[in-house]
Amino acid sequence: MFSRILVANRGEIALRIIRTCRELGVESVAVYSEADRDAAYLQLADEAICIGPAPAGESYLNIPRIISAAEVADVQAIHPGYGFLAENTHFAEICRSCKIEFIGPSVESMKMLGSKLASRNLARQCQVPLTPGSDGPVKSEKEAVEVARKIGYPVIIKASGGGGGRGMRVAHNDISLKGSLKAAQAEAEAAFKDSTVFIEKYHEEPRHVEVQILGDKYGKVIHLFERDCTIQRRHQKLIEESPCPVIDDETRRELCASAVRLANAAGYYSAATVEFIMDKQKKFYFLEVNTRIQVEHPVTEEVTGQDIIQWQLRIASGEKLDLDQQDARCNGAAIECRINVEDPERGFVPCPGVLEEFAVPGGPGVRVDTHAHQNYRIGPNYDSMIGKLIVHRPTREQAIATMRRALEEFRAGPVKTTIPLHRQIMSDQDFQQARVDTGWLERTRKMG
Ligand code: MV4
Repeated sequence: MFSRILVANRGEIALRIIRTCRELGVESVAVYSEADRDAAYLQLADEAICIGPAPAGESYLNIPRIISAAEVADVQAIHPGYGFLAENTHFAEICRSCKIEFIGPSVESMKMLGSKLASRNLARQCQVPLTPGSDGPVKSEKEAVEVARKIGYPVIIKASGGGGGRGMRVAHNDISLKGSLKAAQAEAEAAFKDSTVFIEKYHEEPRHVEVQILGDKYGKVIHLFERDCTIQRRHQKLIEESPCPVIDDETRRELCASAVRLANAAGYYSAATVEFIMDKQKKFYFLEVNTRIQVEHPVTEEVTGQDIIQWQLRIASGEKLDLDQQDARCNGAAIECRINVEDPERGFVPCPGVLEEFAVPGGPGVRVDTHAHQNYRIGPNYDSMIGKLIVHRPTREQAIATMRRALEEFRAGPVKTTIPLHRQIMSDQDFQQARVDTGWLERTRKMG
């Protein structure tokens, strides 16, 4: 095991990683920008190094400054968290060249799975269900129309270098397809420096289900079951839960086994999430792989009792994954609500400010992962999530009841947050009956 690692991130995920380091007896080196100078969680790290001004490009995204901090602090490894450099293959390569262990997958796995088309091809080879579509890039309108007529409208155009919904366009006929193709290619070029796009049959009103994967450096891959992340707004997840409330055990087994086959084929190690779309007939189709720890990992930690960050450190240090698949269990039900400082009544506009009031809930089955505290100043520089409220109870009904009680207790102000919206959703019959899809939230609530 490492003696000291650098945490190349901020906020709740930095604190999450520091906590696991303290339990493992691993010294942690935090990095912070000038905007985070007063963040209380920095005191829990063994060392804290200022890496620059507030803008992420001059701090948390600045590879030379992070590597310099790692060299000065003489760490053996770096944990990138999520966001920032977590899926930056260039950063992972530089860590490797500096002989600093990147706590994540190999550069090769990150590259392969970071390309939508390459990962789709790998999925096809592993008999992972794929949405019917173009088996490669679509370059011309003629090609696009041919594919669309073969698979049937509506279709969706996706950027191969994209993710999280960026660069996606839905087309319902030849005219709209021709009009969207050029725009999608231009947007992909601008956003990802790669204009490659492909086409899939569009699943209307799907659910979003993903499988947590763990792999070690000796070829062993297991899953830690699935998470349902269907409650989203513009590709931003708001609520996640495990297990998925609408699939049976046979579907769960097939879903998780396909994710393991894909990770095995990629020679994957560390933590990853294999994302799927699920249609109304409960058929699932591969979407993409996220080669990082995800915001919603606590939901899986609660139902399985596994510390996923600890597994990442142990695997990165060369330990074998001594957890067998038949010993992994999904017990009870867990739900996570993301606490963002945004105003849902005003289009989720970010609302930075001082948390003059901040009192988190507790009691049986309640977990709060947050770096925030009373009088904490939330600046405009980084994303608006200040924490996550997670509950874990024996049944989904009990988890919803506990979440409602915990949300009632949660005090955060005077800034606007997503807490009132979560209170509404937890009381909503559609949510309670799991009669939702990825567009439900925006269809049923005025989003300002
Ligand atoms: C789709 C889809 C419907 N049909 N692909 C959104 C981002 C990326 N994860 C892929 N996404 C989608 N791909 C086909 N063939 C609908 C979405 C989608 C979505 C997926 C998951 C979670 C939220 C979503 C919100 C809008 C669209």
